Amino acid sequence: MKSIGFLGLGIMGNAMAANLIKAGFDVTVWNRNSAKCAELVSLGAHQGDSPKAVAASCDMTFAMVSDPEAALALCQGPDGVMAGIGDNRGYVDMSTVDDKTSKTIAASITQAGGRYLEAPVSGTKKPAEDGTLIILAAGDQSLYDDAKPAFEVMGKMSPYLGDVGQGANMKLVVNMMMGGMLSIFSEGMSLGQKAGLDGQQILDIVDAGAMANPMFKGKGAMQLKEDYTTSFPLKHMQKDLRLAIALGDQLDQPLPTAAIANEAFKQAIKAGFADEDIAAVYKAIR
Ligand code: NA7
Repeated sequence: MKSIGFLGLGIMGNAMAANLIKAGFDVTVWNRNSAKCAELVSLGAHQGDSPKAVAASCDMTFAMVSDPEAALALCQGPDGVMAGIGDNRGYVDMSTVDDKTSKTIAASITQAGGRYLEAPVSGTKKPAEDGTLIILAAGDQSLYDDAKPAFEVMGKMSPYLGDVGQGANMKLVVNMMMGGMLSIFSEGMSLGQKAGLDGQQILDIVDAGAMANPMFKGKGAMQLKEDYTTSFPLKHMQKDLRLAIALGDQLDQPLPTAAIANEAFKQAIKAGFADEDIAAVYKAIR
C-alpha cells in the first residue's frame, strides 16, 4: 500500500485524512496550525514538519486547503510541496480553486519532477466523514490510477474528467448552481414566513414536489432552528461563486443569477457570517 501525505486539516481535510487512517493507509499529516494534527496522530498518523518534508517522504500527497491563495502558498511557498516532490511522486490537490491556479500548480509540480492531479470534491462535512464525497479528478492519469484506492475510501464516486482544469471547472459549475439555489430558497423561506406561512409547512410542501432535494431539506431545517453550525463555511461558497463568475467572464457566458447570488453571499460575509454555514445566507437577506 502506498504511503500518503495529507496537508490541510480543516473541516474537510480532517475527516478525509481520518478515513484514510482508519482504512489502514500509512498517513503523514501536516497543517499550518499544527494543533490540528493531534487528533489524527492519536488515530495513528505521523506528523510531518512541512509540506516539503511530507511531499518528499510519501508516495503521494493530498492537499485540502481553503482557496487559490492557500493552494499556491502550499505548493510554491517556502518549504512548499514543490521543493519536496520529485522522482515521479504524486501531488493531488483537492482544494476548490479555479482552473488557472490549478494549471499553475500543475506546471510547478511537473517541472519539479512530480505528477499532478486536481481532485476537488462535491460534498461537505457529513459526506467527508461518511466517505461519500464526489471526487472530480483531472490531470495525470497514472496518478489517478494510483490514487483510486484512496479515493474509494474518501468518496462514493471519482470520475476522471480529462486535462487539468476540468475538475476545477466541474466543481465551480456544481457549486455555482448550489449557491444560486440556496440563495433563492432562502428568499422564499423568508418571504413565506413574513406572509404568515409556517416555515416547516413550506419545507414539507417543497419536499413533496419536483423541487425536493437534500440541500433544501437540510439547510431549511437549520434555518428554522437558527442553527448555523458549519458544515460548509459561507466564505468558501462566496469564493466559489466569485471564481465561477470569473470563468463566465473568461468564456463570455452571461451568469446573471450567479452574480446576484454572489452579492447575497457577500452581504452575509459583511454581516459577520463568513465562518458560519452557508445556510446563514438566510440571516443576511431576511
Ligand atoms: P476550512 O475548515 O476553512 O479549512 C481550511 C484549511 O486551509 C485549514 O487547514 C487551513 O489551515 C488551511 N489554510 C488556509 N490558508 C492556508 C495557507 N496560506 N497555507 C496553508 N494552509 C492554509 O475549509 P474546509 O475544510 O471546509 O474546505 C477546504 C476546501 O474544500 C475549500 O477549498 C472548500 O471550498 C472545499 P489552518 O488550520 O487555518 O492553519
